[in-house]
Amino acid sequence: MTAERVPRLALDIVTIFPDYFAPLGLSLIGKARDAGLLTWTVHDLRDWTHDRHRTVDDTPYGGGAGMVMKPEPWGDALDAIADAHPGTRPTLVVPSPAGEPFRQSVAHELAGAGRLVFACGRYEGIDARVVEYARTRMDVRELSLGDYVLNGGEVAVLAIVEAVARLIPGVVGNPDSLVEESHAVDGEGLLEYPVYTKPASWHRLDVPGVLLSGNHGAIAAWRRARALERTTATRPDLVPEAHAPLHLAAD
Ligand code: JAH
Repeated sequence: MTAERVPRLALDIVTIFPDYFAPLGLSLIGKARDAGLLTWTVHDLRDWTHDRHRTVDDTPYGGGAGMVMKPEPWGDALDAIADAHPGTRPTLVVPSPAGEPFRQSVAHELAGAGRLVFACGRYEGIDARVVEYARTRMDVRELSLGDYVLNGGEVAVLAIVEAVARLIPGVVGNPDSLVEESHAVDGEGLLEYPVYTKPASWHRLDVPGVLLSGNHGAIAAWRRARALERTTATRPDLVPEAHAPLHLAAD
């Protein structure tokens, strides 16, 4: 008899565009599903509408441009998903330009949560009462990928799912690559140093000689210097205190 694997991560995704999530079946994430490491279900929000036009939006109270996602289909969808897994408290992820920044530390938290529900908004967003209502039975994380506006949450959900799924043991083949990256963006580290492969000379551009030297100490020092240089130039906010340029004490 074959032992049934219990997936480390179970995802429910609610959207008016289920086709956006077909790519999840590809590549590493699809293989991880085949291996039983994670599982997901994509739900069409319109399955929880009751009018013949399957309406999910309405005009905003207070006026203004655009449309707002009406609360009833969302409430019924979230109820159905929560009721399907009694005795668990899932985490509801809602991508929004107004959310907290999504970063690697958040990806680790979500990977540990076990059950994630993703709510993909469209138009000007979802009626704010939906998140309030959801908090009665789910932990809610409103997350922003960065300071720009998309047409909806779907693309953000794809990014978040990929960042989270690859942290599940076995999803990424070589766990060393996870460790290396954690130095880059997990908060205590620097951006990646530049990387090179063969040929050693290409279009008259040469790979830095130190990388061909076999001197592992010199290579490590070179990489650290390049990482610090790069981070200082493009992401000074990530430069650790100990490496930051010294400021003169005020007298
Ligand atoms: C836009 C619902 N931070 C990226 C991001 C995430 C979500 C949205 N936009 C940008 C969005 C419209 C409706 C979500």
